[in-house]
Amino acid sequence: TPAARDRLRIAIQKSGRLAEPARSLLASCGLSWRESRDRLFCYGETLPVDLLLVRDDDIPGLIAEGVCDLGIVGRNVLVEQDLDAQAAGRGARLREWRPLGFGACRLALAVPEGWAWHEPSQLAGRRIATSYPQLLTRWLADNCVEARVVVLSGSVEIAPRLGQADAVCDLVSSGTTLAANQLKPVLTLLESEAVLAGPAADLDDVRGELAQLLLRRLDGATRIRH
Ligand code: PRT
Ligand code: ZN
Repeated sequence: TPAARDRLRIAIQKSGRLAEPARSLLASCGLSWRESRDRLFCYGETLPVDLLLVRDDDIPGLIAEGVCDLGIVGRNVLVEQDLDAQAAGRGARLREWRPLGFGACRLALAVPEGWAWHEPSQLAGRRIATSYPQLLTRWLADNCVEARVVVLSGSVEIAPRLGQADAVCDLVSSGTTLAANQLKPVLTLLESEAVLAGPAADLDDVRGELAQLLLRRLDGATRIRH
């Protein structure tokens, strides 16, 4: 178990879609920071709440290992990594503490525009490109479809045009990227947004009290914005 600490540490995305909104949400909760020279660590000034600026994919692991207490990350990343941990026999270590109301998108299955889409069984024997193999594999199993999952870390939408896959399973917000690649969304596997992620159990010591204070302020701040 990690050593008791008297400061709360929150992991947020260093750069990317969730970086700025995550920071402004925390600032609207009355937090402010003094930035370190390397801009990876921000020392909390108004409250003992520090930020660690990292890649979004690292956030669930940092919380699970106890390096950080909380994190702001897309539900898509949290659920995918949680399924991955379960598949590796590590159990559910994290949970979603709060939905945060920004970074909305959905994990969708998309097929070539020319396909007449009726039902999941049409995917039998097909190759589906995705960066979310766990979520896709679970959906395929739930729907009794045997398809091949092609794992790509980026540029998933171009895979059908390159002949690497027949369909894709990727994040969609406006749908412009799918359309530009002559693909159409046919099913939603997961509705996503940015969430406050934390350990499955409550935090103890002074960090638990800081987390409760933060949650009260977050609930106030998100209520105002809705
Ligand atoms: O560097 P780092 O690893 O931290 O960042 P990243 O590149 O992995 O993540 P980033 O910043 O792209 O996304 C962070 C999170 O934002 C995601 O995990 C989602 O929770 C959320 N989000 C919201 C999105 C989108 N909307 C989105 N549109 N993530 C990705 N996209 C992609 C989409 O897949 C498509 O390729 O953006 C492209 C444009 O989307 P359309 O549908 O508007 O054309
Ligand atoms: Zn990432």
